[in-house]
Amino acid sequence: MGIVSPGFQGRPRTAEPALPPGQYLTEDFPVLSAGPTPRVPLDTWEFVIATETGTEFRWTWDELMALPQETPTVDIHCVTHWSKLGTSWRGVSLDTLLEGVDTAADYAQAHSYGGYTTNLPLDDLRDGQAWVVHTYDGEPLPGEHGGPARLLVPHLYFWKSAKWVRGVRLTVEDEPGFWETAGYHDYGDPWREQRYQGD
Ligand SMILES: Nc1nc2c(c(=O)[nH]1)N[C@H]1C(S)=C(S)[C@@H](COP(=O)(O)O)O[C@H]1N2
Ligand SMILES: [Mo]
Repeated sequence: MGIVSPGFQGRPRTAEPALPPGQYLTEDFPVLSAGPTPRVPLDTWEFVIATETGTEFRWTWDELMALPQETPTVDIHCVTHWSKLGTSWRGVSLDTLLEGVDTAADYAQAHSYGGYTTNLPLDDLRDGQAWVVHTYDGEPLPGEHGGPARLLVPHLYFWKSAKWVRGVRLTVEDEPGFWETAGYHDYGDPWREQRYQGD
């Protein structure tokens, strides 16, 4: 009798997904919220990009929906070690929203209804890496997962994907957000396992 690892029985090794270090796979969709779920009526919802000079670009819900929509299918990685593969979303690319936004800023701080914040380099919002999504798996994004709309930045740990997103402030200096101020890594690359400051 040979040695058989139960997890790989009957499955070719090539079918095993590549997970970032320290992550395990989950099929369900855990909810992680630092506070209560804010209720945001669509008729007052807005998304605002504010530049370092104070210029603001605003979209109402209807205006967001009228923009070109994309349907990214991506893997997501939470710093609490779960990863979920092949999640499908629909929303507007940050490339679309940043079109025509004239800025010299190198950083962005996303902010949410309810007060959550998270920071990242502005370049990480560009080039098909980030979206404002309103649909998950073909259904309106549930409130507990950030509906009506959340940021989706799947190449960074999922805490960077601000739920109930309200806007992004473009800043010249890096300004740590909620978890970054609490000791989590400033950048948060799951493939380099940047969980905490100093990683
Ligand atoms: N506004 C807001 N966004 C947030 C959070 C939060 O507490 N508030 N938690 C973050 C964390 S730590 C994770 S892992 C994901 C969880 O998203 P989910 O609840 O849809 O799984 O949202 C991120 N975005
Ligand atoms: Mo998280």
